[in-house]
Formats: sequence, structure tokens, C-alpha cells
Amino acid sequence: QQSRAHSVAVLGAPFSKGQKKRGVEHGPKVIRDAGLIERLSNFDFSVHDFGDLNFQHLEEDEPYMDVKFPRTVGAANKKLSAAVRNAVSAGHTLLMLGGDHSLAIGSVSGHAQHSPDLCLIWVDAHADINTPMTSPSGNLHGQPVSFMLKELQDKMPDIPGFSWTKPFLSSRDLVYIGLRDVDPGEYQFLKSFGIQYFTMRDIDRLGIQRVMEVTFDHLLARKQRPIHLSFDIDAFDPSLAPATGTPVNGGLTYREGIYIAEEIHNTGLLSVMDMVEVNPVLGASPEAVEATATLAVDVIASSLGQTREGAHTSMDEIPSGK
Ligand code: B3U
Ligand code: MN
Ligand code: MN
Repeated sequence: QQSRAHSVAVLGAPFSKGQKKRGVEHGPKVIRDAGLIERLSNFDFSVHDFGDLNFQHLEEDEPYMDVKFPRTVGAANKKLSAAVRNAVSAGHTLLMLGGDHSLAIGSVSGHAQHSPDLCLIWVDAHADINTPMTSPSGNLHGQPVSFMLKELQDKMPDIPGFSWTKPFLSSRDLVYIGLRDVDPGEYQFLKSFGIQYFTMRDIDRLGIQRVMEVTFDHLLARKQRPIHLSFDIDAFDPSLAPATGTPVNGGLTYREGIYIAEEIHNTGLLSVMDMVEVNPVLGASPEAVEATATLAVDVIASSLGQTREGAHTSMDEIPSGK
């Protein structure tokens, strides 16, 4: 299937207050430095680089219960949400470069304001569905999905900084791929809401081809609708993506990750993509950082139509050797 993306907008979100390790705010820069825009310029859509958002640093931001930097994270996501809504409304396919995964609150909510019927594919080692009461860390990058789900509405306290957003997603409109580090409260949510998820063990058993087939059956069989892909680079095995905050052994292979991206492209329905948690400060060497950032670019390129069977740009004629 040909790419339906007529134009792709790139938006950087240099933000790290959804967790405690510094450095992930440099994600947009290292992903761009790995050649992102040049790679995308080879495609048959136009590329609009919107640059990076400018996030406010709040001086006064006491923890709420155990939740760290609630107002700072809330304000950043409010800003991101409006930017994503505007870009999608203007007809762009949007690529959001994080930053930590708390940014998905803004990204998915902004997307949902324009496309209320969207579905969400969350590729991650973690489920990121803790509420403030189940979170073991207090980090909001482990909680973004709990802000989205209608089913969790009555389990969520009023967290300062988040009065602008209301739950907008049903648990049946979400599929996880790559899980292998799930907290007790998270496991209970996955089970009690009947969320479709594929752990690394499921990928071992079924194979990634079957996993994607079931994913699309689950999300798209009733109707075709926009896809939001939220891709946490820690879904990959740490040997491939070492420069990230919470690596977990036993992750996706290169080929599994690329296959996920290719299959999502092939639906023709990708509308917004997040690429998050690339942290150059945590790479053991410049090579480790570059490998992680290049991997992120590869996944982005495949999600937007790069194929392993070659380009489809038509040649008028096969060049003659005569
Ligand atoms: N589930 C743990 C750890 C974690 C979540 N997301 C990341 N790490 N990247 C938590 O803190 O909620
Ligand atoms: Mn995540
Ligand atoms: Mn993760």
C-alpha cells in the first residue's frame, strides 16, 4: 500500500520531568542529529519541521502525594496537546520526538481532540498505566495511560496541573506490545479492563506476525480509524537501545521492531507517532547513543513507509544495457 501521508510534521518535545534522570530532554536533538529529516526527505511526502516546543520551568512544584513535578508535567502536556491538535487538524501526520513518556498525555489527548475515534498502539517494556496510588516511583512517565482511560476515571485523584484534561479513551481501543516489566497495580488494570496486550513472552509464543494480525483485528476489524503509535525506545532490547532511562532485558529484536513499524504503515492509518525515552546522557559511549538514536530513526522511517523490499518510486523504464 502506498503512503497516504501527504505531509509529515515533526515536533520536538525536550522534556524530562516525568521521571528523575536528566538527559532525556536532549532526545529530539540526538534523533535529529542521527539524520531524521534527511531520511524523511527521501519519501514522497513533504516534511515540515516545527522545531522544538519551549517548556516552562516551574519553580514551585511540590509533589502531590508521591507524584513528582505534577504542575510542570501538566503544563508541558497542556502545551503539547494544543500543538498536536493543531498539527493534526492542519492535515499533517505528526511525529512527536520526546522527551519522556509522560508526554503521551498531551500527544494522545491532542490527537483525540481532532480524532475522537483514534486507537492507540503502545510499544514499550512497561505498561505506563500506574495511577498515583499504584505508582512505585511517583514518576509520571509510568502513569500516562491512567490519565487517558475512561475506565480509570474514578480511580484518579485531582492532580494539580491536569485540570485541562479528561479521560477520552476506552480500554478496548488500546493494545500493548513488548511488555516485560509490569507492576502489580498495572497487572490488575490490564486484567480487570480486559486490555489486549502482548508481552515479550507472547511474542516468543506467537511470533510478531501473528501479534500484529491480532492487534489489527482487535483495533480495526469493526472500523478503520486513525492510529496513534506511542513508541518507547526501551521496548527494544538494551543491547540495541542502551541509551534509555529504564532498560529491561529481553526486549524486541531489530527485526521485530521494524516489522511492527512496517505493519502499522501498511494499514495506511498512522496519524500520530511518538518516539520517546531516548536519553543520550545514559549511553555508555558516543557509539551507544548513536546506535540508539539511529534505531529510533529506523523505526520512524519504517512507520512512514520505508520498506525492506526496496523503494516503489516508479522508473519509467528499466535502464537498458544496450
Ligand atoms: N513501572 C515503573 C517503571 C517505569 C515505567 N516506565 C518506565 N519505567 N520507563 C514506574 O515507575 O511506574
Ligand atoms: Mn514508556
Ligand atoms: Mn518503557
